[in-house]
Amino acid sequence: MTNYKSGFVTLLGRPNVGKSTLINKLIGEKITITSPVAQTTRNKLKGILTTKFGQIIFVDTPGVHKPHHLLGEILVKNAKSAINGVDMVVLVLDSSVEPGKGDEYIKDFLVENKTEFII
Ligand SMILES: Nc1nc2c(ncn2[C@@H]2O[C@H](COP(=O)(O)OP(=O)(O)OP(=O)(O)O)[C@@H](O)[C@H]2O)c(=O)[nH]1
Ligand SMILES: [Mg+2]
Repeated sequence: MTNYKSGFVTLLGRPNVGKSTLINKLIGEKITITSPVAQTTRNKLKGILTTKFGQIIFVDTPGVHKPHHLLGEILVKNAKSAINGVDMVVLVLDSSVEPGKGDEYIKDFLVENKTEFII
């Protein structure tokens, strides 16, 4: 089909800001686990949204935080690596609070890695 587009979109953000919830909402099915507890997502999970115009493959990621142990380090490393090879990165913020240092850190990380992103 002409003009049929497809691409990868990574959602990145601090823990517990609603990345997985947003992906589930966009896709219309609960494909990725959500919970009130931070650091729920532990892998780079993909969910595919198919429409007649195209296909978006959403990449869910663990929340980026300051790690205090090995598991945290691995989660953050996994999340950061998900900016590679995708068409777009979305920085997800919790709109109920002012953006903080953690959000700023992720923004700087994206700028440093010359990654175009939208908020
Ligand atoms: N009030 C409100 N709560 C939300 C919203 N989006 C998500 N939540 C709640 O916030 C909590 C965290 O949501 P998740 O989607 O698991 O957050 P996450 O960013 O994927 O978290 P990690 O995987 O741990 O990084 C859950 O209890 C959700 O129900 C929202 O738009 N409004
Ligand atoms: Mg999650």
